[in-house]
Amino acid sequence: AWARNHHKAFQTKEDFEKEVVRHVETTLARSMFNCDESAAYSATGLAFRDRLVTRWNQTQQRQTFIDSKRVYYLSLEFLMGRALDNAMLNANLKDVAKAGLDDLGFRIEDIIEQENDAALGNGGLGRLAACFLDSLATLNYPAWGYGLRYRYGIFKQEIIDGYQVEVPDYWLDFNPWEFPRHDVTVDIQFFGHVHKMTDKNGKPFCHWEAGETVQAVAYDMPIPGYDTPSTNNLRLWSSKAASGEFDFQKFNSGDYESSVGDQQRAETISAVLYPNDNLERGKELRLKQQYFWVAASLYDIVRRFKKSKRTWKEFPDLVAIQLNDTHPTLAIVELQRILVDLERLSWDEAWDIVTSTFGYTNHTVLPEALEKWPVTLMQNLLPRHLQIIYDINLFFLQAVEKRFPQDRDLLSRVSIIEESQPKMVRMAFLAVVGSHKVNGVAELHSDLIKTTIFKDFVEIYGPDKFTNVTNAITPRRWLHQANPRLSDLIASKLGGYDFLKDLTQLSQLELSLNDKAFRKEWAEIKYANKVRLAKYIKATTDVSVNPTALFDVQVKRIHEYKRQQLNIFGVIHRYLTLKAMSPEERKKQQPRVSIFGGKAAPGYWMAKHIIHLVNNVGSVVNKDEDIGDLLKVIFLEDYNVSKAEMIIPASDLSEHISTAGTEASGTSNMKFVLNGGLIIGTCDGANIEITREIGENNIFLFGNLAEDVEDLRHAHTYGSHTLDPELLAVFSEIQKGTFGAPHDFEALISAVRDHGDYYLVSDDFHSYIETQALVDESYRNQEDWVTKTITSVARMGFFSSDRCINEYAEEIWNIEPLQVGSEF
Ligand code: 26Q
Repeated sequence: AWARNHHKAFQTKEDFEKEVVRHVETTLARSMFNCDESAAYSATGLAFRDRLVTRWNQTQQRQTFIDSKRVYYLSLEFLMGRALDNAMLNANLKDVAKAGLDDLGFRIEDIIEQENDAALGNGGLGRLAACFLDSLATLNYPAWGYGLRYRYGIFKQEIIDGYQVEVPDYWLDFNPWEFPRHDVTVDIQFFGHVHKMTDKNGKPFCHWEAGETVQAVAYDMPIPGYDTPSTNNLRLWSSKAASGEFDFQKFNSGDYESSVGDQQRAETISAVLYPNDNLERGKELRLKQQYFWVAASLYDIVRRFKKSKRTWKEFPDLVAIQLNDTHPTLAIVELQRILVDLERLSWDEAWDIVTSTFGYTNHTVLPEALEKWPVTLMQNLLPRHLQIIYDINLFFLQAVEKRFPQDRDLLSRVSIIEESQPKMVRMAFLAVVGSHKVNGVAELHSDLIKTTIFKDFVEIYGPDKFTNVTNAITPRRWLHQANPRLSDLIASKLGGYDFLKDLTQLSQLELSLNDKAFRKEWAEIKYANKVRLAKYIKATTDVSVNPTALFDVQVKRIHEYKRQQLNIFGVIHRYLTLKAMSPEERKKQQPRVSIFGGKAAPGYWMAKHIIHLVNNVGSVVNKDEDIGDLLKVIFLEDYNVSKAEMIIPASDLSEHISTAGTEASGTSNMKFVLNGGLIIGTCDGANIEITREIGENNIFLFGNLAEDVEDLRHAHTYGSHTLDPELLAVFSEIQKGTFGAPHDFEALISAVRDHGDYYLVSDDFHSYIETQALVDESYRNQEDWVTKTITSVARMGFFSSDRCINEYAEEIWNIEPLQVGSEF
């Protein structure tokens, strides 16, 4: 009854207002007379959080009572963005809140804007985890996310004089969405020694006497599903000093400073998200983060399992653990350690349980992104784990040798230990050996891993261990929330919002292709979204852009393989072409706004040079009176999830132009198409499957294919390498100083000209320019363009993360949905 009353309290705007007022006056201890937008946000968040909590508890109780199999998604990154808008929409109460806030004198958009993004991730991998949590809850799967509660999320980016400057993202000062669980703690050990012991039955076992203990404290975030009471849990661990005797001794003996030092050292573990995307850096603190999080999560999972009173053999019947990249690979070793050292199972029994429990998702084939840790570092930090890794490797290599006798080369190729100087632990190999399924994230990528990095493992295990689950996105955030008018228009055609839970229903939109009123409204929505972005551009960069121009957008992490340099070289080429034209000729050209956004890893110099060049090109082009509206170049500062929600719906064309074979999937490509934008892209990652779904007439593909990349690179290095003449013209313009001191951009040029053009910028340049000309031509025919965008949206059903999660559930996790009672 209590739950019911509580729920009812949120059906009307009057009751909602009462709750807001109550929270302002009691929870926040403020008066409604000086309730500013920040307080209104806090109170609104708390009101929605209250109604989430009931469903959250019910969901958890039901899962525990039924003893259903749960999936645990281990990810060092959850790029959640804002929670309030999502909570309102998933509960179908945004209209109620809007009316209520209006009564109280606030605009709902302003209130939503108050929230800090939860930016606990770098890019694609972290946002994928967030989309998966949304689908898991919406589809009623019993699922938990486990991650780290970073005090600082991904840095905020400022652009000063054209350069990126990093500012810390302290996001936690008021966060109504998290619940500290000071009673849910785990002591995590590091360093120390391993002792061989014998138990009372005379059996030998290992005892790890650790040298440092840090405490993990759980913080929980409710994850609401869309149009369902199911509310899952995201558990993030925060580190603090363990309250051991050691500290007290120091404290009492007057060593106050060093006791505070211990405190700070402990808190450092969860202090900051590493800002590298697709680059591995072997820092000890990163390894400490990984083990801290993995050990706390596994302790928690095992503790929950033990309450079920099942035998260990049944562990994989109740628990599936998915590893988001190799970052949590130590979980494999930790579970083996728990089972063998602490629970005293035999090695083989334990290993059976371990491998049946884990699945591993690979997100990259880039060699520089494959995680490796020095054996010496591992030995020092986690001595017992290193022993177990050596044993896992020994048994694995013995099995390989049995099947492939006398192939010493194979053994050294697949060994988990790389016999280099210094020796390294290859985390991806450990993840493959310790999991029952390995998946890539798009078809091309899943094929590539089978023929490159994991080729030998396909020989050893057979092909069935390797599978594909093509990435996808949640249509709730990336259509309904980001583009409400488009969602409403689609709903009006499809007879309601069911398509948000079954995205294949979008196909019915093709029936409306010739509906004039519908097409008009479709085009108007795009235009309105562009007007909004134009206003934002004016407010943040002081550049006026014409919303009727073609908006060409590339927003993603800055990386050489993603080839923002190709884009900006293309922009310079366009500029030079326009400059060379007569005024009459210019009048016939298609106006364009080239919009860039994205963060560079702080230590990634090449990426920072790209940002600098984009900004410098912008400051020259944007004030060139010959050019006017024909070309504007914009760099949007601090690209993040909430900005993506504004930018993506405003794009006519977006760029997904990675060197073929380098972008595992990409997921923003799907977001752009779902919002009625077209793509210019290479035959890479999910672009290929997007093309398969929407049809090749609706996408602008260009460039060399993945299968040709190796030969081209070889030719650059060993054959004759002639650069594209139009690209050379771009280079000479840069070198003339047109865009600032040429020295600043020499590295970008010489990467192409002198260092083998690893990313094939020159090889693809002509094809890129030609295809951009085709885009201009297509855009001129607005009717055809609108037809292409409607057709594309209609065919995007495949890219809902609900489809993706169902595939994981069936093929990897073997779990079933669990409907929470509809009594509330
Ligand atoms: C590793 C070791 C040490 C420090 C940092 C890292 C690290 C951190 C983040 C390595 C990689 C990442 C992120 C990778 C990533 O975002 N990959 C992207 O994953 C998406 C979801 O599958 C794909 O769509 C993209 O193609 C892929 O680049």
